[in-house]
Amino acid sequence: MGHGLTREGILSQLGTRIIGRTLEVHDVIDSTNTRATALARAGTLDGTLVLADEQTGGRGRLGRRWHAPASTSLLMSLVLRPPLTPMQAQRATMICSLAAVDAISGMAGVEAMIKWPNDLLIDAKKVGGVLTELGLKGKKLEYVIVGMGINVNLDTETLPDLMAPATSLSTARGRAVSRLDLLISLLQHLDVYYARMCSGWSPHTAWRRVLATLGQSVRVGTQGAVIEGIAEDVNADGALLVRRTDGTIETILVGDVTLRGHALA
Ligand code: BT5
Repeated sequence: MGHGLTREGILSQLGTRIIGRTLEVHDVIDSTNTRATALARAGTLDGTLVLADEQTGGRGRLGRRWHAPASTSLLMSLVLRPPLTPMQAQRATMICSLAAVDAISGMAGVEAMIKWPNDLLIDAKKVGGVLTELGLKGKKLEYVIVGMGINVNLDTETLPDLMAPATSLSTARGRAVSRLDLLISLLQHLDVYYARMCSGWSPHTAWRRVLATLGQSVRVGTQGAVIEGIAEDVNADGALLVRRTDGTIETILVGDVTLRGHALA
């Protein structure tokens, strides 16, 4: 491929134990999450990575679209088979977000945070998103697909119909960023987090530390209702705890958060 991300180039630098050892790189694909799910169902190894330069049907949550012109972004999905229960599966999302934050924050002058549950932010603008899909066998977790899209060298002004302000790494940094370097760093961080998580470590505390959401006045759209209050905390499974004005606490497993802008003193 002519866009700098090749299987050989990646594998020659990777040095990970599990993450990305099995690797597919596509020029164009519908969605890396769809491909990773097919591979997972066919029994592919733990840590399998599907990468694409361009997606024709990139997906967000709840049927939304992920926009990324060719060669501008990191578009990837991982097949993970962690020893977790379905309730704990959010931990897989947490470590992928953490690895992305580490890789981005490792670049001079850029600091990334996480907006609950799955946005990557720089300067309160969305620079990436994570889409997790679970494969269950009976009551057991068979696999987790974690898809990530990160705006690398992209003018986000060109993207259509965004729900929230967006940015890219090149915008934040003021110059182009190597997708290969970012990818390698992300996968190496993830490999370490993944090994720890598989031996029982919970990423909850580390993830909580980089959450931009806590202490903020929030409005959370869930499938049933809109909940307003203060984002007090996240529990070990990743659910958001919101304190309403009447003092009651709502535990929210999935939803879309709007930060209302003023942190508590
Ligand atoms: C997400 O969904 O943020 C998860 C996005 C995951 C995309 C990756 S790419 C590789 C893998 N394969 C896939 O098919 N998907 C994953 P959600 O929270 O629902 O946010 C979606 C919303 O973000 C859209 O409705 C837009 O408003 C906005 N959006 C779309 N593209 C964007 C971009 N490039 N940058 C910032 N915001 C964007």
